Amino acid sequence: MDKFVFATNNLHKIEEIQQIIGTEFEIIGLEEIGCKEEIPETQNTIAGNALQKARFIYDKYQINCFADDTGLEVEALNGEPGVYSARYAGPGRSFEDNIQKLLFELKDKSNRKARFLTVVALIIDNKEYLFEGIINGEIIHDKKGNSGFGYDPIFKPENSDFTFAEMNSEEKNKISHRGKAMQKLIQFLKNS
Ligand code: ITT
Repeated sequence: MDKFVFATNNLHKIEEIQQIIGTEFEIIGLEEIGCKEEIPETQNTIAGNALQKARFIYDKYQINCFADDTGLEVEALNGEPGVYSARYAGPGRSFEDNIQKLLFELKDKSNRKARFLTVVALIIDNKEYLFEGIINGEIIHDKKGNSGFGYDPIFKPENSDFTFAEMNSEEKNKISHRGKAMQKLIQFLKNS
């Protein structure tokens, strides 16, 4: 069975991706290869960061791997927080701090349109491949639901009555940015 390291420090992402990928491929976590460092993400685009995270692991451990970088882009805020989604309220701040900052920035805005963008970077035998997933939706005024992570309680995908945090991970994965990007990656692996 093909094995890939998933280059992430985010345990929520590992849970989601394990469920998407099923049993056809084996996912190895960073601790299994003895990587305890924070992986740098210093690029100013989502694709740049995804590639930087995967490259860091590939160059150091010479093992096939992939990384995901995700941003929430809000139309009325000119695409912010975007590539800064993890540290929108400042370095080391919590998901809750980031949500409160976003709700504050949007409090007088009637345009609540937003989208999640994920780029997954895959490196196999030193070759790089990128897969993108997008979900459009809106930022609601108050948090709803307890599942998921990050901005899930305030993001309602289009054509849905529920936020991502009101869905179980199977429901979220079916339509989400990360789910779509990972489906493309899985198709690629199956065809190659
Ligand atoms: P790694 O870089 O270690 O993978 P991270 O948490 O830093 O983990 P990202 O830079 O890709 O991940 O994500 C930026 C932030 O965007 C993340 O901290 C969350 O707040 C938010 N985010 C990412 N995916 C999300 C999702 O599916 N639902 C809600 N928020 C999400």
